[in-house]
Amino acid sequence: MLPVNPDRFLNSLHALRQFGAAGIGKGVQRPAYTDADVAARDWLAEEMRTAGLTPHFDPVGNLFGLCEGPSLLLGSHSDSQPEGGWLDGALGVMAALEIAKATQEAGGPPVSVVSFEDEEGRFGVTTGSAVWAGNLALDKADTLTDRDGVRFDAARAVFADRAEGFVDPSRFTGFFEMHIEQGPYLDTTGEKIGVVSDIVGIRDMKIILEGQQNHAGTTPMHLRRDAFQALARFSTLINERFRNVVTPATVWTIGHVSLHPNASSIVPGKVTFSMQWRDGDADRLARMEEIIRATAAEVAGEDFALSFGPMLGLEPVPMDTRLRGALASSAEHVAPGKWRDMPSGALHDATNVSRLMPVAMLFVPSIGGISHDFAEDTDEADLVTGLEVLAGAVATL
Ligand code: HGY
Ligand code: MN
Ligand code: MN
Repeated sequence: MLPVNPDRFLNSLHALRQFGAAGIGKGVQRPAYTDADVAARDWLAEEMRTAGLTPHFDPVGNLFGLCEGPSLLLGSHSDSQPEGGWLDGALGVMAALEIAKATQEAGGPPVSVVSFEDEEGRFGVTTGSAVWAGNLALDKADTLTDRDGVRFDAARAVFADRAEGFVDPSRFTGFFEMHIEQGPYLDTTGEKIGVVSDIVGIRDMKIILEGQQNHAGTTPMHLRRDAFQALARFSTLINERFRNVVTPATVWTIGHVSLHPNASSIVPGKVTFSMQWRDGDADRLARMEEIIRATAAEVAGEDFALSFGPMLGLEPVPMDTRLRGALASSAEHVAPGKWRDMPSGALHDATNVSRLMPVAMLFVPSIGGISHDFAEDTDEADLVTGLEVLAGAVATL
Protein backbone atom coordinates (compact mmCIF):
# COMPACT_ATOMS: atom_id res chain seq x y z
CA MET A 1 0.00 0.00 0.00
CA LEU A 2 1.37 3.46 -0.88
CA PRO A 3 2.11 5.56 2.23
CA VAL A 4 -0.44 8.32 1.57
CA ASN A 5 -0.73 10.97 4.28
CA PRO A 6 -4.41 11.89 4.81
CA ASP A 7 -3.73 15.00 6.90
CA ARG A 8 -1.23 16.35 4.38
CA PHE A 9 -3.78 15.66 1.63
CA LEU A 10 -6.71 17.36 3.43
CA ASN A 11 -4.55 20.35 4.43
CA SER A 12 -3.54 20.85 0.79
CA LEU A 13 -7.21 20.75 -0.27
CA HIS A 14 -8.08 23.42 2.30
CA ALA A 15 -5.09 25.50 1.15
CA LEU A 16 -6.32 25.42 -2.46
CA ARG A 17 -9.80 26.40 -1.29
CA GLN A 18 -8.43 29.78 -0.12
CA PHE A 19 -7.82 30.88 -3.72
CA GLY A 20 -11.07 32.53 -4.77
CA ALA A 21 -12.83 31.66 -1.49
CA ALA A 22 -16.36 33.03 -1.90
CA GLY A 23 -16.86 33.62 1.82
CA ILE A 24 -20.03 31.50 1.66
CA GLY A 25 -19.46 28.07 3.21
CA LYS A 26 -16.56 26.41 1.45
CA GLY A 27 -17.57 27.88 -1.91
CA VAL A 28 -15.09 29.20 -4.44
CA GLN A 29 -15.14 31.62 -7.36
CA ARG A 30 -12.08 30.65 -9.42
CA PRO A 31 -13.03 30.68 -13.12
CA ALA A 32 -10.30 30.00 -15.65
CA TYR A 33 -7.76 32.81 -16.22
CA THR A 34 -9.03 34.96 -13.36
CA ASP A 35 -6.54 36.29 -10.79
CA ALA A 36 -7.65 33.65 -8.28
CA ASP A 37 -7.14 30.85 -10.82
CA VAL A 38 -3.69 32.11 -11.86
CA ALA A 39 -2.63 32.56 -8.22
CA ALA A 40 -3.82 29.04 -7.45
CA ARG A 41 -1.83 27.65 -10.37
CA ASP A 42 1.33 29.50 -9.34
CA TRP A 43 0.90 28.09 -5.82
CA LEU A 44 0.31 24.61 -7.26
CA ALA A 45 3.43 24.88 -9.43
CA GLU A 46 5.50 25.51 -6.28
CA GLU A 47 3.77 22.60 -4.49
CA MET A 48 4.72 20.39 -7.44
CA ARG A 49 8.32 21.58 -7.32
CA THR A 50 8.49 20.91 -3.58
CA ALA A 51 7.14 17.44 -4.30
CA GLY A 52 10.06 16.79 -6.65
CA LEU A 53 8.09 17.30 -9.87
CA THR A 54 8.98 19.73 -12.66
CA PRO A 55 6.20 22.30 -13.12
CA HIS A 56 5.27 22.94 -16.77
CA PHE A 57 2.64 25.41 -18.02
CA ASP A 58 1.47 24.91 -21.60
CA PRO A 59 0.16 27.71 -23.93
CA VAL A 60 -3.46 27.43 -22.67
CA GLY A 61 -2.58 27.31 -18.95
CA ASN A 62 -2.72 23.55 -18.36
CA LEU A 63 -0.25 22.96 -15.51
CA PHE A 64 1.68 19.68 -15.39
CA GLY A 65 3.97 18.43 -12.60
CA LEU A 66 6.29 16.13 -14.52
CA CYS A 67 8.50 13.34 -13.24
CA GLU A 68 11.34 11.90 -15.29
CA GLY A 69 10.64 9.25 -17.90
CA PRO A 70 7.42 7.31 -18.54
CA SER A 71 4.82 7.83 -15.84
CA LEU A 72 1.16 7.50 -14.93
CA LEU A 73 -0.71 10.81 -15.18
CA LEU A 74 -3.12 11.69 -12.37
CA GLY A 75 -5.12 14.89 -12.09
CA SER A 76 -8.19 16.92 -12.94
CA HIS A 77 -8.78 20.71 -13.08
CA SER A 78 -8.41 23.57 -10.57
CA ASP A 79 -10.60 26.18 -12.29
CA SER A 80 -14.19 26.49 -11.08
CA GLN A 81 -17.62 27.51 -12.28
CA PRO A 82 -18.55 31.17 -11.65
CA GLU A 83 -20.11 29.85 -8.43
CA GLY A 84 -18.44 26.58 -7.53
CA GLY A 85 -17.57 24.20 -4.75
CA TRP A 86 -14.21 23.54 -3.12
CA LEU A 87 -13.94 20.01 -4.50
CA ASP A 88 -15.04 20.00 -8.17
CA GLY A 89 -11.72 19.36 -9.95
CA ALA A 90 -9.60 20.42 -6.97
CA LEU A 91 -10.09 17.03 -5.33
CA GLY A 92 -8.55 15.18 -8.25
CA VAL A 93 -5.59 17.55 -8.50
CA MET A 94 -4.69 17.40 -4.79
CA ALA A 95 -5.24 13.62 -4.61
CA ALA A 96 -2.87 13.31 -7.56
CA LEU A 97 -0.23 15.42 -5.82
CA GLU A 98 -0.55 13.40 -2.61
CA ILE A 99 -0.11 10.15 -4.51
CA ALA A 100 2.88 11.58 -6.42
CA LYS A 101 4.49 12.34 -3.06
CA ALA A 102 3.63 8.90 -1.68
CA THR A 103 5.00 7.07 -4.74
CA GLN A 104 8.27 9.00 -4.44
CA GLU A 105 8.49 8.07 -0.74
CA ALA A 106 7.73 4.46 -1.70
CA GLY A 107 10.17 4.39 -4.61
CA GLY A 108 7.55 4.21 -7.38
CA PRO A 109 5.61 3.79 -9.63
CA PRO A 110 6.40 7.20 -11.21
CA VAL A 111 3.39 9.56 -11.17
CA SER A 112 3.01 12.93 -12.92
CA VAL A 113 0.27 15.41 -12.02
CA VAL A 114 -1.92 17.74 -14.08
CA SER A 115 -4.36 20.56 -13.44
CA PHE A 116 -6.16 21.18 -16.70
CA GLU A 117 -7.39 24.68 -17.47
CA ASP A 118 -10.95 25.85 -18.20
CA GLU A 119 -12.49 22.42 -17.71
CA GLU A 120 -15.56 24.35 -16.57
CA GLY A 121 -15.90 25.86 -20.01
CA ARG A 122 -15.77 29.58 -19.42
CA PHE A 123 -14.86 29.61 -23.14
CA GLY A 124 -15.62 26.17 -24.59
CA VAL A 125 -16.29 22.70 -23.20
CA THR A 126 -13.41 21.24 -21.12
CA THR A 127 -11.33 23.68 -23.16
CA GLY A 128 -7.79 23.14 -21.84
CA SER A 129 -7.72 19.35 -22.12
CA ALA A 130 -9.67 19.52 -25.41
CA VAL A 131 -6.88 21.65 -26.94
CA TRP A 132 -4.11 19.48 -25.43
CA ALA A 133 -5.75 16.27 -26.66
CA GLY A 134 -6.46 17.65 -30.14
CA ASN A 135 -10.26 17.65 -29.75
CA LEU A 136 -10.26 21.41 -30.30
CA ALA A 137 -7.79 23.25 -32.56
CA LEU A 138 -5.99 26.10 -30.79
CA ASP A 139 -6.80 28.58 -33.56
CA LYS A 140 -10.50 27.70 -33.23
CA ALA A 141 -10.36 27.93 -29.43
CA ASP A 142 -8.72 31.36 -29.71
CA THR A 143 -11.87 32.76 -31.35
CA LEU A 144 -14.19 31.54 -28.57
CA THR A 145 -15.59 34.18 -26.24
CA ASP A 146 -16.92 34.05 -22.69
CA ARG A 147 -20.33 35.37 -21.69
CA ASP A 148 -18.88 38.89 -21.42
CA GLY A 149 -17.32 38.77 -24.89
CA VAL A 150 -13.70 38.25 -23.74
CA ARG A 151 -11.74 36.23 -26.34
CA PHE A 152 -9.88 33.05 -25.35
CA ASP A 153 -6.56 34.20 -26.82
CA ALA A 154 -6.75 37.41 -24.76
CA ALA A 155 -7.49 35.45 -21.58
CA ARG A 156 -4.79 32.78 -22.02
CA ALA A 157 -2.17 35.51 -22.67
CA VAL A 158 -1.92 35.77 -18.86
CA PHE A 159 0.27 32.64 -19.03
CA ALA A 160 2.45 33.87 -21.93
CA ASP A 161 5.46 34.49 -19.66
CA ARG A 162 5.19 31.01 -18.08
CA ALA A 163 4.09 28.92 -21.01
CA GLU A 164 6.39 26.39 -22.62
CA GLY A 165 5.18 24.07 -25.39
CA PHE A 166 2.46 21.43 -25.18
CA VAL A 167 3.59 18.39 -23.17
CA ASP A 168 4.10 15.28 -25.32
CA PRO A 169 1.36 12.83 -24.21
CA SER A 170 3.45 9.80 -25.21
CA ARG A 171 5.40 10.10 -21.94
CA PHE A 172 2.27 9.02 -20.03
CA THR A 173 1.10 5.39 -19.77
CA GLY A 174 -2.43 6.12 -18.55
CA PHE A 175 -4.65 8.65 -16.74
CA PHE A 176 -6.65 8.42 -13.50
CA GLU A 177 -9.06 11.15 -12.43
CA MET A 178 -10.70 11.19 -9.01
CA HIS A 179 -13.77 13.44 -8.80
CA ILE A 180 -16.84 14.09 -6.68
CA GLU A 181 -19.95 12.41 -8.11
CA GLN A 182 -21.82 15.72 -8.32
CA GLY A 183 -25.05 13.73 -8.26
CA PRO A 184 -27.32 11.99 -5.71
CA TYR A 185 -26.63 8.26 -6.19
CA LEU A 186 -23.78 7.43 -3.77
CA ASP A 187 -25.18 9.83 -1.16
CA THR A 188 -28.58 8.10 -1.39
CA THR A 189 -27.33 4.52 -1.31
CA GLY A 190 -24.69 5.14 1.38
CA GLU A 191 -21.98 3.72 -0.89
CA LYS A 192 -18.52 5.29 -0.67
CA ILE A 193 -17.01 4.82 -4.13
CA GLY A 194 -18.20 5.00 -7.74
CA VAL A 195 -16.03 3.26 -10.34
CA VAL A 196 -16.95 5.03 -13.57
CA SER A 197 -18.01 2.85 -16.52
CA ASP A 198 -18.35 5.60 -19.11
CA ILE A 199 -18.75 9.38 -19.48
CA VAL A 200 -21.73 10.80 -21.36
CA GLY A 201 -21.40 12.85 -24.54
CA ILE A 202 -22.36 16.52 -24.72
CA ARG A 203 -23.46 19.16 -27.26
CA ASP A 204 -23.45 22.88 -26.47
CA MET A 205 -24.33 25.87 -28.66
CA LYS A 206 -25.74 29.39 -28.56
CA ILE A 207 -29.04 30.19 -30.27
CA ILE A 208 -30.02 33.75 -31.21
CA LEU A 209 -33.59 34.91 -32.04
CA GLU A 210 -34.14 38.51 -33.17
CA GLY A 211 -37.65 40.04 -33.32
CA GLN A 212 -38.62 43.64 -32.72
CA GLN A 213 -37.73 45.82 -29.73
CA ASN A 214 -40.65 48.03 -28.86
CA HIS A 215 -42.60 49.98 -26.22
CA ALA A 216 -44.10 47.70 -23.54
CA GLY A 217 -47.14 49.93 -23.13
CA THR A 218 -48.18 50.94 -26.61
CA THR A 219 -47.43 47.78 -28.60
CA PRO A 220 -50.53 45.56 -28.92
CA MET A 221 -49.86 41.88 -28.09
CA HIS A 222 -50.79 40.62 -31.56
CA LEU A 223 -48.25 42.93 -33.22
CA ARG A 224 -45.30 41.99 -31.03
CA ARG A 225 -42.21 40.08 -32.09
CA ASP A 226 -41.13 39.45 -28.52
CA ALA A 227 -37.85 37.48 -28.29
CA PHE A 228 -38.57 36.23 -24.76
CA GLN A 229 -41.92 34.81 -25.84
CA ALA A 230 -40.12 33.07 -28.72
CA LEU A 231 -37.68 31.47 -26.25
CA ALA A 232 -40.55 30.40 -24.00
CA ARG A 233 -42.33 28.78 -26.98
CA PHE A 234 -39.08 27.07 -28.09
CA SER A 235 -38.50 25.59 -24.63
CA THR A 236 -42.09 24.35 -24.31
CA LEU A 237 -41.98 22.75 -27.78
CA ILE A 238 -38.66 20.92 -27.36
CA ASN A 239 -39.73 19.53 -23.98
CA GLU A 240 -42.72 18.00 -25.79
CA ARG A 241 -40.79 16.86 -28.88
CA PHE A 242 -37.95 15.27 -26.91
CA ARG A 243 -40.40 12.97 -25.12
CA ASN A 244 -40.20 10.05 -27.54
CA VAL A 245 -36.44 10.45 -28.14
CA VAL A 246 -34.97 10.72 -24.64
CA THR A 247 -34.52 8.35 -21.71
CA PRO A 248 -34.58 9.17 -17.98
CA ALA A 249 -30.78 9.56 -18.20
CA THR A 250 -30.92 12.24 -20.91
CA VAL A 251 -30.52 15.85 -19.78
CA TRP A 252 -30.84 19.21 -21.48
CA THR A 253 -30.37 22.72 -20.07
CA ILE A 254 -30.95 26.33 -21.07
CA GLY A 255 -28.58 27.73 -18.46
CA HIS A 256 -27.58 31.14 -19.80
CA VAL A 257 -30.10 33.64 -21.23
CA SER A 258 -29.27 37.15 -22.39
CA LEU A 259 -32.28 39.32 -23.24
CA HIS A 260 -31.73 42.58 -25.08
CA PRO A 261 -32.15 45.25 -23.87
CA ASN A 262 -33.31 43.51 -20.65
CA ALA A 263 -35.52 46.38 -19.43
CA SER A 264 -38.96 46.03 -17.89
CA SER A 265 -40.66 48.61 -20.13
CA ILE A 266 -39.22 47.36 -23.38
CA VAL A 267 -40.46 44.41 -25.43
CA PRO A 268 -37.22 42.39 -25.79
CA GLY A 269 -36.11 42.39 -29.41
CA LYS A 270 -33.29 39.85 -29.08
CA VAL A 271 -32.49 36.76 -27.04
CA THR A 272 -29.22 34.83 -26.98
CA PHE A 273 -29.34 31.59 -25.01
CA SER A 274 -27.22 28.51 -24.37
CA MET A 275 -28.63 25.15 -25.43
CA GLN A 276 -26.80 22.17 -23.90
CA TRP A 277 -27.74 18.49 -24.02
CA ARG A 278 -26.08 15.28 -22.83
CA ASP A 279 -26.59 11.54 -23.28
CA GLY A 280 -24.61 8.31 -23.36
CA ASP A 281 -25.65 7.63 -26.99
CA ALA A 282 -24.17 9.68 -29.86
CA ASP A 283 -27.12 8.89 -32.15
CA ARG A 284 -29.57 10.26 -29.61
CA LEU A 285 -27.48 13.44 -29.31
CA ALA A 286 -27.69 13.82 -33.10
CA ARG A 287 -31.49 13.26 -33.14
CA MET A 288 -31.89 15.88 -30.41
CA GLU A 289 -29.82 18.33 -32.45
CA GLU A 290 -32.20 17.86 -35.40
CA ILE A 291 -35.20 18.55 -33.17
CA ILE A 292 -33.53 21.63 -31.69
CA ARG A 293 -32.65 23.14 -35.06
CA ALA A 294 -36.06 22.36 -36.60
CA THR A 295 -38.00 23.69 -33.60
CA ALA A 296 -35.94 26.89 -33.52
CA ALA A 297 -36.68 27.44 -37.22
CA GLU A 298 -40.39 26.76 -36.65
CA VAL A 299 -40.55 29.24 -33.75
CA ALA A 300 -38.61 31.86 -35.76
CA GLY A 301 -40.98 31.54 -38.72
CA GLU A 302 -41.29 34.84 -40.58
CA ASP A 303 -41.17 36.97 -37.43
CA PHE A 304 -37.69 36.31 -36.04
CA ALA A 305 -34.19 36.16 -37.50
CA LEU A 306 -32.58 32.92 -36.31
CA SER A 307 -28.86 32.21 -35.98
CA PHE A 308 -26.75 29.56 -34.26
CA GLY A 309 -23.35 29.99 -32.62
CA PRO A 310 -20.62 27.35 -33.04
CA MET A 311 -21.66 23.95 -31.70
CA LEU A 312 -19.13 22.33 -29.33
CA GLY A 313 -19.34 18.74 -28.29
CA LEU A 314 -17.64 15.60 -27.01
CA GLU A 315 -18.58 11.99 -27.73
CA PRO A 316 -19.55 9.46 -25.05
CA VAL A 317 -16.46 7.48 -23.94
CA PRO A 318 -16.04 4.14 -22.14
CA MET A 319 -13.37 3.88 -19.44
CA ASP A 320 -10.32 1.62 -19.99
CA THR A 321 -11.01 -1.94 -18.83
CA ARG A 322 -7.61 -2.56 -17.21
CA LEU A 323 -7.44 0.73 -15.29
CA ARG A 324 -11.09 0.42 -14.31
CA GLY A 325 -10.40 -3.09 -13.05
CA ALA A 326 -7.56 -1.79 -10.89
CA LEU A 327 -9.97 0.74 -9.34
CA ALA A 328 -12.65 -1.92 -8.79
CA SER A 329 -10.33 -4.35 -7.01
CA SER A 330 -8.89 -1.53 -4.90
CA ALA A 331 -12.42 -0.37 -4.03
CA GLU A 332 -13.39 -3.90 -2.99
CA HIS A 333 -10.26 -4.02 -0.80
CA VAL A 334 -10.73 -0.60 0.82
CA ALA A 335 -14.53 -0.40 0.96
CA PRO A 336 -15.85 -3.95 0.49
CA GLY A 337 -19.48 -3.95 -0.65
CA LYS A 338 -19.57 -0.15 -0.44
CA TRP A 339 -18.86 0.71 -4.06
CA ARG A 340 -20.62 0.52 -7.43
CA ASP A 341 -19.99 0.80 -11.15
CA MET A 342 -21.72 3.86 -12.54
CA PRO A 343 -21.78 6.21 -15.57
CA SER A 344 -20.77 9.85 -15.30
CA GLY A 345 -23.47 12.40 -16.17
CA ALA A 346 -20.89 15.14 -15.71
CA LEU A 347 -18.20 15.83 -18.29
CA HIS A 348 -14.56 15.46 -17.29
CA ASP A 349 -11.08 16.02 -18.70
CA ALA A 350 -10.79 12.23 -18.88
CA THR A 351 -13.03 12.34 -21.96
CA ASN A 352 -10.42 14.32 -23.88
CA VAL A 353 -7.45 12.41 -22.43
CA SER A 354 -9.06 9.13 -23.56
CA ARG A 355 -8.05 10.08 -27.12
CA LEU A 356 -4.41 9.81 -26.09
CA MET A 357 -4.14 6.99 -23.54
CA PRO A 358 -6.17 4.59 -21.35
CA VAL A 359 -8.23 6.48 -18.76
CA ALA A 360 -10.35 5.63 -15.72
CA MET A 361 -12.23 7.61 -13.07
CA LEU A 362 -13.53 7.14 -9.57
CA PHE A 363 -16.15 9.11 -7.64
CA VAL A 364 -16.69 9.93 -3.99
CA PRO A 365 -20.15 10.94 -2.68
CA SER A 366 -21.53 14.49 -2.91
CA ILE A 367 -23.58 15.45 0.16
CA GLY A 368 -27.16 15.97 -1.02
CA GLY A 369 -25.92 15.46 -4.58
CA ILE A 370 -25.14 19.19 -4.76
CA SER A 371 -22.45 20.61 -7.07
CA HIS A 372 -21.78 23.71 -9.17
CA ASP A 373 -22.95 25.52 -6.04
CA PHE A 374 -21.17 27.02 -3.01
CA ALA A 375 -22.83 24.31 -0.87
CA GLU A 376 -20.97 21.46 -2.63
CA ASP A 377 -19.35 19.22 0.01
CA THR A 378 -18.17 15.70 0.89
CA ASP A 379 -17.37 14.16 4.29
CA GLU A 380 -13.60 14.30 4.78
CA ALA A 381 -13.58 10.59 5.71
CA ASP A 382 -15.04 9.88 2.25
CA LEU A 383 -12.33 12.01 0.61
CA VAL A 384 -9.68 9.92 2.36
CA THR A 385 -11.40 6.66 1.34
CA GLY A 386 -11.26 7.82 -2.27
CA LEU A 387 -7.58 8.67 -1.91
CA GLU A 388 -6.84 5.20 -0.51
CA VAL A 389 -8.74 3.49 -3.35
CA LEU A 390 -6.84 5.54 -5.94
CA ALA A 391 -3.52 4.78 -4.21
CA GLY A 392 -4.35 1.08 -4.18
CA ALA A 393 -5.10 1.13 -7.92
CA VAL A 394 -1.88 3.01 -8.73
CA ALA A 395 0.16 0.59 -6.62
CA THR A 396 -1.09 -2.38 -8.65
CA LEU A 397 -0.06 -0.84 -12.01
O1 HGY B 1 -20.52 20.50 -16.72
C1 HGY B 1 -19.80 19.56 -16.41
O2 HGY B 1 -20.17 18.42 -16.55
C2 HGY B 1 -18.44 19.82 -15.82
O3 HGY B 1 -18.58 19.84 -14.42
N1 HGY B 1 -17.87 21.04 -16.29
MN1 MN C 1 -15.16 18.93 -12.66
MN1 MN D 1 -17.70 21.21 -12.86
